[in-house]
Amino acid sequence: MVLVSVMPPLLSQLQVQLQASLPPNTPPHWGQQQDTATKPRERLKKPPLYRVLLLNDDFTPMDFVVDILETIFRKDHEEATIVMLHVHNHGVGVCGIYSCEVAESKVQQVLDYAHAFGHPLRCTMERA
Ligand code: TYC
Repeated sequence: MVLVSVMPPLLSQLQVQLQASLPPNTPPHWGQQQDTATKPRERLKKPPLYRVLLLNDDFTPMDFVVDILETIFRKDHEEATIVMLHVHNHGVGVCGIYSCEVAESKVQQVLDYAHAFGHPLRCTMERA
C-alpha cells in the first residue's frame, strides 16, 4: 500500500533493486509483467489422448465383457451393457479416452484379465 503512492521512477528503481536481491527464478510480482512468450500455459502442450477400443469375438461371454467395462472402465451396468452390445453388433467400440500411460494400463489390465479366464478378448488403443 505504501509503495503505491511512491513516484513512478522511484518505484521502478525499488523494483530493480528488490529483483536484484532475490534468488534466481523468483517469480515476478507486484506490478511486474511476465514475458508472455514464457508463460507456462503457452509453453506446455497438452498431452495427446488415446481411445481404448474393445474388439468383438465369438467366444468371450457377454457378462464377462460387461464386468470388464464396469470394473476397469468404471461404467455403471447400463452403460457397460450398451458398450458391450455396440461392440457385439459393430465389431469395435470405445471404452474410454485417456492419456497414453493410462490407456496402456487399461489395455494391459483387459488383456491380463481376459487371459486369466481363458477368453480371447482383444483390446487396443488409438490416438483420439
Ligand atoms: N460376441 C460375444 C458373444 O456373442 C460378446 C462380446 C462382446 C465379445 C464384446 C467381445 O468385445 C466383445 N458372446
